[in-house]
Amino acid sequence: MKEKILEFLAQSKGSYVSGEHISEELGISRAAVWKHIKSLREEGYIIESSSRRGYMLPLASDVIIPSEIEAMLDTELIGRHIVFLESIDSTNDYAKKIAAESPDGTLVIADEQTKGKGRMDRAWSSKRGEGIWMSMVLKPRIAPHRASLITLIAGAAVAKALEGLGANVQVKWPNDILIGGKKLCGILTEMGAQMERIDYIVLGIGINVSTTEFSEEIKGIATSLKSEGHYLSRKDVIASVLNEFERMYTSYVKTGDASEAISICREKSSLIGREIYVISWGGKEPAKALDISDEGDLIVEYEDGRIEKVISGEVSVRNR
Ligand code: BTX
Repeated sequence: MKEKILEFLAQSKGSYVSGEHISEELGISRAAVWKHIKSLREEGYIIESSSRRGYMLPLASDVIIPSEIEAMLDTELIGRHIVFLESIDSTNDYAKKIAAESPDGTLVIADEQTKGKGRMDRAWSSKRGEGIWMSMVLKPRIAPHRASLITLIAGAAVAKALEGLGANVQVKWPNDILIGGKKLCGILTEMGAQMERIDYIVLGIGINVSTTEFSEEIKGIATSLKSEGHYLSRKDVIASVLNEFERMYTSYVKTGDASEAISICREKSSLIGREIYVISWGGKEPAKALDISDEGDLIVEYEDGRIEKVISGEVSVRNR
């Protein structure tokens, strides 16, 4: 019921809706309406009220309402089933738990993550209402070794979507999106698979939207759309990312063609032409990033002249 009230207010964003009207439309008492509004406020939603006119969600409020996102999608698969959670430990962990019984393309979005995850057990800061914390459940019929390209396709989709909304970003192979060298978005792909068959892929995307104060540990390396002067609503960014993603993802799954995504990652690469470190279990080795191959690998030249493909892993830029 709380969600219905929020949806109702979101439809009339910027104007008052009377408590009486809400109670009639939803078939609950005015006292119940007030109770739900109180609980929404406790969750952090800003809802203005006036004793004569009723309740109002301010025009600038950036709430996530699944039905509003669905209406903006031109996808067949992605986001056709949306699970919205106010708060969860990690949308990736939640998506993994529900993956077996969820339809292909299910989207899990949370307003807040209390234990957002990065790669290799690192933490991903995911404050309430300040970003997009979402995971897709995917069930592609492709061999498990082809799955790593899906991270790149997601990065390309985020970059293309943001460009369409006026924000120019760089893609840091294989899983970060940057503005001005600072991290705006991170992607975490996890997979459940047999030797020959993928059971599910959980593709997690975190995008900082309106954060202006980052914690001490990350304030030098992180940024948000708002900090970079882009005042975008979360629903516009989510819908645009999903629309871009589905086109490139479907083409890859059906035909093996990821050329559009690879070209975007090349054109917007923050690494190509730069001196980097390739980080592996054995330590870190200096190299120069030369290109991204048609298979999505990073091609590097080590200092002894060896030219190799880095298939997955981590790299950092030198001399920043
Ligand atoms: P990563 O391991 O490349 O990046 C994690 C590192 O990034 C951290 O160690 C920290 O230095 C920095 N960092 C932490 N939080 C932020 C932030 N909000 N903005 C910028 N930098 C930050 C990247 O991993 C993959 C992140 C995926 C996050 C999504 S959110 C939805 C889904 N659910 C989930 O638990 N994770 C994914």
